[in-house]
Amino acid sequence: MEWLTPVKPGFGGFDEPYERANVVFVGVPLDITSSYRSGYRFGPARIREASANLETYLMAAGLDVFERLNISDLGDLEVTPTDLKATGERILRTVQKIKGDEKMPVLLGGEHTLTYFAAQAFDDVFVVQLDAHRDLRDEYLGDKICHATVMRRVLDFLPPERLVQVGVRSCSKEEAEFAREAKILAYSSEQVIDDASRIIAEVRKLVGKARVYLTIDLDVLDPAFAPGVATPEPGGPSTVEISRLVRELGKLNICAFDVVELVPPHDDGTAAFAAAKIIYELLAAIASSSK
Ligand SMILES: [Mn+2]
Repeated sequence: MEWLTPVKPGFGGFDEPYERANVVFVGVPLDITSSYRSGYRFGPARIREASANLETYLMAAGLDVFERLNISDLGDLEVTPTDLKATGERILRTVQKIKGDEKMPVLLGGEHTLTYFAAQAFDDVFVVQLDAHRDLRDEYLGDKICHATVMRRVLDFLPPERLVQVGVRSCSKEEAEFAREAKILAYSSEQVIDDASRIIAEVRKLVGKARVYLTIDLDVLDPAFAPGVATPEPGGPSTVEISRLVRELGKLNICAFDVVELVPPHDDGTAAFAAAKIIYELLAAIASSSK
């Protein structure tokens, strides 16, 4: 995959060879369709930097992520700034290759648009989306494929009953009507804060043993906990509340996940560290359920 540029050290500061890995990180510095804040291209680097400055032993899980998982980092995917299609093709082919080698792909964004390309690598999958926004517009500013339409485009290949939206607190009237008609299962940020155990129980029952692609838009967090995102949306859960949720979601049959929408020029490091911490919590949950 000649479109990948190695980055050393990789996520967590470790460099397992690809051949031995069961979890494989790829940075996707996609920064093309922003309508407000941009600078997503610096996201993967800042998440890696934060990850190297956090403990890899997770107290809640009682395990060291790097002892339990072989984690490799293939570096950053080449983004062609004027060609979303070509870039998207690289994202899909990269995810297909990692999946084909029976490893779990983890994508560090970059803008949320990358999920549309990455999720296409999986059939019979549920997509669980942690996000303040529904991202269900059919088009935005004349664009069919962008950060504001990404989940609508995912529904071009995913049946609507296989999408679950968690933490949503903002959408247009058009999106609300579409979601109602398509009967998309969604939980608000207040439900995440007040009744996370019900969400977990219902999602677990819905997906069973099926494969889950988890997409984490960092703006699901309240801007107090993740100021450096592209479109901050007040009224969200805390890092603790999302960590609790992720520890449980990580016990599902996760086949891949992404963490997107960090915009480092607007971040003081808070969102980057939250991203790295949430990834560690998720990896610890995945490790503890795959023993
Ligand atoms: Mn989003």
